[in-house]
Amino acid sequence: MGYRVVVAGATGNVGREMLAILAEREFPIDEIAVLASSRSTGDQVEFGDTGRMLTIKNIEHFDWTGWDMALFAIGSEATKKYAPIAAAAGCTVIDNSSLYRMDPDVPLIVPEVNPQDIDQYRRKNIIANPNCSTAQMVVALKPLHDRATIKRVVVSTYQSVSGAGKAGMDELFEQSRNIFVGDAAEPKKFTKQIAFNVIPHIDSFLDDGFTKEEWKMVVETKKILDPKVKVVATCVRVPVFVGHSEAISIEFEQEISAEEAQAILREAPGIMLVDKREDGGYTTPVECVGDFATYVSRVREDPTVDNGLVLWCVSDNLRKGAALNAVQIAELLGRRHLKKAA
Ligand code: 11C
Repeated sequence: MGYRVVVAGATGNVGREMLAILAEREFPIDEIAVLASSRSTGDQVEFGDTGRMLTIKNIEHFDWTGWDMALFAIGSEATKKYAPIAAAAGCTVIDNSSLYRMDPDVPLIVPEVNPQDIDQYRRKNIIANPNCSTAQMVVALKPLHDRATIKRVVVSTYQSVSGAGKAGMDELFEQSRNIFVGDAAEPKKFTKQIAFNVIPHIDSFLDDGFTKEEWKMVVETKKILDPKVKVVATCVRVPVFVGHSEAISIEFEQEISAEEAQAILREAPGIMLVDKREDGGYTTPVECVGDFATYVSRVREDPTVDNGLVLWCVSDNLRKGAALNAVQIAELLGRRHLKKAA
């Protein structure tokens, strides 16, 4: 016996990946419903690569009764409207927006890091999925924290345009083409030209000069990994379609060598260590697209601090950063609580 599963926001970048990953991982499904706004009602989406076509229903009129879980990828505003309705009807919401992440009554889960926290889900019947740049970072930090206790993290991100949705991807494509043929490349989605450029600004500015994306990396890491870990982030948009990269400097309480860190990371769940210390012996975003793993490369000791390491971390932001993590949460929920499927 399988689950009755809803994917809300099934026409977007993340919703489509959710369907693909549910199919790829053969998630036990008895029935699936795909929802979107009235604009897409009646459209068809494929259930991964299975050839099975699903018809989009209007989220506004959907009856959530009897559905086990709903994977939400509809943004904070729509989530605010529909998540409480679904949750109250008994359908557990796994939400990809930032709306509930810092709610003390909602667990924020990365299954490789804090699976036990999912047990609090009944408080609101909602589980939050972290921001993409946080998810991949905490997967890499967790096994090292367990061994040598992290004190402080300094991270610079190189985030792909797919983090800004389809409009971000279209803008990079169109600007690149326009510049190539000598046409104007006016920014629309982004604040400055993104093609052949980098932009040190993701999400809105806060009073202290950090951006909300940088703030999310701080508070979400504390909630998922350890409230004592200090994080400072600089988040940068780069002209890459899919795959977020991060340069991470870590200061530990205890001594840990690069060699030991490599050995730990090689065995850690969700991580693929590619660290050959030679030309091309590391992973770049184009190589991680479509993969489940969080790749770690270039692990080295930081000679400027006591007990410091520096590493490079790359992952598919639409997968581990969003849809894959949501499906892993669904699997965890099934295993620990719903226990319906064989
Ligand atoms: C980006 N990280 O790359 C963002 C996208 O809070 O879920 C995801 C925003 C979020 O633009």
